[in-house]
Amino acid sequence: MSYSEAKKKYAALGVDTDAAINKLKEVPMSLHCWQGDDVRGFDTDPSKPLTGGIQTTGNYPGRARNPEELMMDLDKVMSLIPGTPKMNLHASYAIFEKGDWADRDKLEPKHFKKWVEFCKERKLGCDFNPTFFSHPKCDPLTLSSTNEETRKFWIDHGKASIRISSYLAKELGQPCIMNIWTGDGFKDIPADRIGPRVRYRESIDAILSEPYDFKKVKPCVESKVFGIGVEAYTVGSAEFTLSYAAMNKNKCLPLMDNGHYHPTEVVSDKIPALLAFFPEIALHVTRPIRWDSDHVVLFDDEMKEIAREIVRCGGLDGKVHIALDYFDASINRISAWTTGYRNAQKALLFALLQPNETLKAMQDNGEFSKLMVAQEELKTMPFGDVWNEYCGVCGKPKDGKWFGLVEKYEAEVLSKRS
Ligand code: RNT
Ligand code: ZN
Repeated sequence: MSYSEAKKKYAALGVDTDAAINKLKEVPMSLHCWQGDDVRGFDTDPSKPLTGGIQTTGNYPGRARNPEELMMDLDKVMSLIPGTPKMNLHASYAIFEKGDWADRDKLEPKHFKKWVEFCKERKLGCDFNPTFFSHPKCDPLTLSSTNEETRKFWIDHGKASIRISSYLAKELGQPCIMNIWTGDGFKDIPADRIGPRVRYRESIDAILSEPYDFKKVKPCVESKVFGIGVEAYTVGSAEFTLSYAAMNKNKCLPLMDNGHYHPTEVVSDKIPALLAFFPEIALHVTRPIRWDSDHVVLFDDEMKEIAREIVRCGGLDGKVHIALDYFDASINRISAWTTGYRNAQKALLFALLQPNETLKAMQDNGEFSKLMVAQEELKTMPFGDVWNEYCGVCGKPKDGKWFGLVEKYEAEVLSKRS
């Protein structure tokens, strides 16, 4: 009843709510595995701290301690989120059989076979990330190190990651977005800013010399402004990665993480700027608070604006690859994962329900008073009814109906983990 009324109200503005629902439910959006275990992975000592300038804070009980627990938690999350999730793995989540441990430069597709089975059973695609942090070979630099042995180790890790990404794409029949991010940088004022950048550029060139089909494996370069312990200088700055991607358009894509810019910069505005030059881009959707704090994504103004730009630029037709990237260890992790995924979906649905052509015509005709009024009035449209309909169409719980299931899972499963 409330949906049919909402549908009529949107139709009066020229917006087809059914079309919006049908569109969104087919668009893959990546679900990051690392919210479930505070970015620890399975290939190194889990008691060692995270490195690379990122940090999880909090010690809420129930962290996944092994692949079985992580997969079980992912299943719980996927039962609560609408849309088409795609897995997003880090190399550090390799699953080793007994005696089969391999260092990151020696990783092989077989170390991700269990994940392929997991994805196949659930009809999921899978994205991939080489892991250039939390490892003894970070000196602390990786791809920009002056030490040739260190640099070779990490280049070999990058190449191994390309081979694994090709395997994931082939097995799962969906492209694999492979993101290169390192925390390389310095705490204090460097004496040489170009040396590390030239080495970084050469290292990425070496990684991308590994053969791959660019239609199936899409390497990305992610920039950053600063991290904890690397406050003064980041090798892979915005200008560095954007220039790299622009110079290597037939080999890789630029990736923007909305936590990786100065606080008054917004990624929403950068999306159309990049799409004026790149046919495809990738995003990490997160919520920064004062810095790259990786808080749970909310249905807030910037999330809505990012979603609006994705939709208005035709990004849902494969031009913009959307992945979540946050990690909060201070609250129930299933709830954190679910809240963020649902909110990113909410923002995309909200964006699909804007009369974009009409608004654009107002701008083009110089009718800015009318445009302001129209944009403001859209904020109080009965969006919640369409959102609940979307959840129902996807066979997933509506708002108000899922948190109790998380509490039950916490009581029955998470609270039993030490
Ligand atoms: C770190 C980057 C990076 C990581 C993940 C784990 O600042 O955002 O993308 O968060 O790869
Ligand atoms: Zn990121």
